[in-house]
Amino acid sequence: MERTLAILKPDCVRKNLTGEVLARIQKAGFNVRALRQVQLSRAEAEGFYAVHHERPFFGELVAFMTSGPCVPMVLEKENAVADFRTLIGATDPAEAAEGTIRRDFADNKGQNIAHGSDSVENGRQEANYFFAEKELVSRGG
Ligand code: 3AN
Repeated sequence: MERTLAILKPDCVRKNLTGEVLARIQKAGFNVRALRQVQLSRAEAEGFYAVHHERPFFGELVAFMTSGPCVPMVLEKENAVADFRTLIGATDPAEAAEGTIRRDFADNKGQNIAHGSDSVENGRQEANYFFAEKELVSRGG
């Protein structure tokens, strides 16, 4: 089954939206295979976003992602990667479609509530960055 790595970012946790966003994710049919609340270290955030190292907003991104706890989770469903990105909407909440998570809850491009892997390959890799295979469980049913 296709897998994606979602992160409810520190702004989501700070706004007490973890439950509301998770409810949308579950209503959309994703199987939550793993989930935890963590405070990322600077090294962990830099490692996760290493592909963005040269981007002008890299420092800001790492500072934000370490500004408080976040909630990484491994989600599975058919077409998980694309469907999750549809559910959260465009990076910039002002450009995100109506009814998407970012449109409804995000403040700006940097503080945009949720991360979703951008390819099937990255979905696998990013899931492995946060969770060991043996930590994945299934809801059953
Ligand atoms: P997405 O997360 O929608 O795939 P990317 O890959 O363009 O978006 O951006 C990666 C991360 O960098 C996102 N988490 C986003 O919040 C952040 N980001 C993108 N553009 C900016 C910006 N102009 N200023 C601050 N952070 C940004």
